[in-house]
Amino acid sequence: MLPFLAHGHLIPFLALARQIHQATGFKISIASTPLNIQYLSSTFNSSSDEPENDHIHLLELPFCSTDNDLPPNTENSENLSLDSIGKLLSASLSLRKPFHSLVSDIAAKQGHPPLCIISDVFLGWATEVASSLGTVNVTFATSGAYGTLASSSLWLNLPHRGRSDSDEFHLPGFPDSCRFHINQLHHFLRNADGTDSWSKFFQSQFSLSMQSFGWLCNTAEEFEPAGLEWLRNFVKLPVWAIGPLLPPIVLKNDYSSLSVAASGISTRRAGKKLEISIEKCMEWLESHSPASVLYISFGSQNRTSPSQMMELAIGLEESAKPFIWVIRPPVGFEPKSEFRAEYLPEGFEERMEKRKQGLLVRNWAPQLEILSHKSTGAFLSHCGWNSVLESLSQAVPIIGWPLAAEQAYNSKMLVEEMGVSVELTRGVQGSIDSKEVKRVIGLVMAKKGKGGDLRSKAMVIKEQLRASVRDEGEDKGSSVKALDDLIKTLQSKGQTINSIS
Ligand SMILES: *[C@@H]1O[C@H](CO)[C@@H](O)[C@H](O)[C@H]1NC(C)=O
Ligand SMILES: *[C@@H]1O[C@H](CO)[C@@H](O)[C@H](O)[C@H]1NC(C)=O
Ligand SMILES: *[C@@H]1O[C@H](CO)[C@@H](O)[C@H](O)[C@H]1NC(C)=O
Ligand SMILES: CC(=O)N[C@H]1CO[C@H](CO)[C@@H](O)[C@@H]1O
Repeated sequence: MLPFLAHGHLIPFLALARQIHQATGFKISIASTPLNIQYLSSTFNSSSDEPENDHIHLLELPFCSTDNDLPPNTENSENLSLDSIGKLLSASLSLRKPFHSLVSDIAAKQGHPPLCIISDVFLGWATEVASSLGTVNVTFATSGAYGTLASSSLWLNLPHRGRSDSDEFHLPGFPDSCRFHINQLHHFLRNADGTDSWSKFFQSQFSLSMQSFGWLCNTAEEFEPAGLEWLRNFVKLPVWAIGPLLPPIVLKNDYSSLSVAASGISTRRAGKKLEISIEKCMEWLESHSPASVLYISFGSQNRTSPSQMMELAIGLEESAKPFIWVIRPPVGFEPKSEFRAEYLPEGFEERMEKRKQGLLVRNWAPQLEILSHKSTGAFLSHCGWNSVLESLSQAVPIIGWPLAAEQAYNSKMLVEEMGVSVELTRGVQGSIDSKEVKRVIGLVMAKKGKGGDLRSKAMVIKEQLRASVRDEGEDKGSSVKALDDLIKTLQSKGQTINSIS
């Protein structure tokens, strides 16, 4: 397996490796740069006898960030501004040679090539490496079907500026009635014309990925029926919906938030150090009534502007709703620097603590534990795909504030196709004032009306997600069947290749 160099991609790749190993006993290798390998291995629990630790091999690809015009020790999108992510994209092309030698070495040692190579949709060149080494090339899109289709089609159908008289336009691959708005595109995409480095990268990687044997998508048939149908028509390839790739414990019907908390799953999934104990979060949640708390996090990649942060804080305070807010310094300040009280209204943190209205968590929170707690009633999210799946698997409706990547398309789908979200604003430039914050929070957290409607739709989706991964004897969910089908297909394809060679 070859994931792209970002946490949002590494996490579902590792989850997929575990799932394939559990279903088949196959030996799986994940190749990445040294720091990303170190990160992946930190999510392994060395003290446990989980069998996958022995069967999932983490293999290093040599990589030097400074040779690629990146800061020292930067091998992942996490510490990069959007502007430098362009450099990371180009740098990922340098992995081709070491990846080729790594797979040839494996093939030489085993006497045959691996059964297949599963590579990230952003690393389309790996499909050529796979076919040159006589193995099957499979593409994995770690996002949902709708978001993946929107990203692919947007890059492959440039330019978007001046596409139509209004700011709304039709995007190939989507039905006519589904309009995209120019402000759903980040500025690289808005200004792209096919000659800039971003366009060149994505056009060639998506085109190569579209010449692979088939795609895997981190979604489920019953969850994204339309998105999957449109994606299949667009790529003209088989697409196996094998998601949601979430830790099994949060997909069980008999889970309880306390067993999730005891499993320490968030820290292991994300490989992050928490600055607040899980117990303290749980205790705080226990002291509030069911579905009353708003959880707020913008993911690891991006942040809001200083003025947006201020308006959000004022609106939250005025809403009088309890909340847990994962805070990081706003855009314009060092992401890893100390969070300063002046980013927020005067005395905000003390007032929130005293009234038991708000808990501010620095940098990183035990997200799965919080979302699975009964007191959590809504999630104000950047709509990164992993967060979307984590929230909906717990029937928690969403307030969308997409910031980058394919988040705006995810947010659009959650509002238009699923009815489980209300969008508050978009991007770092998006306008937002405290009155609107208060209004939207009130709307979504209400037991009746729109809030009740969102909650009951989220409940249906939770059941769909759980049904798709059910695996009890004959009773197999759609995603379990899709994975079985993929394996069977690969095995028969592998036999054909071996008998030809
Ligand atoms: C690691 O696994 C052991 C044994 O299964 C368990 O007791 C421990 O809590 C786990 N640690 C983490 C951080 O998950
Ligand atoms: C991000 O930066 C921190 C320190 O600033 C460092 O410890 C960490 O390894 C970096 N992460 C990646 C993925 O490069
Ligand atoms: C992927 O493999 C197929 C054979 O299954 C081959 O026809 C195709 O050219 C390969 N794709 C690339 C980009 O090499
Ligand atoms: C830290 C970080 O990645 N910030 C970026 C967030 O996104 C905006 C554009 O949407 C960029 O300008 C920031 O650099």
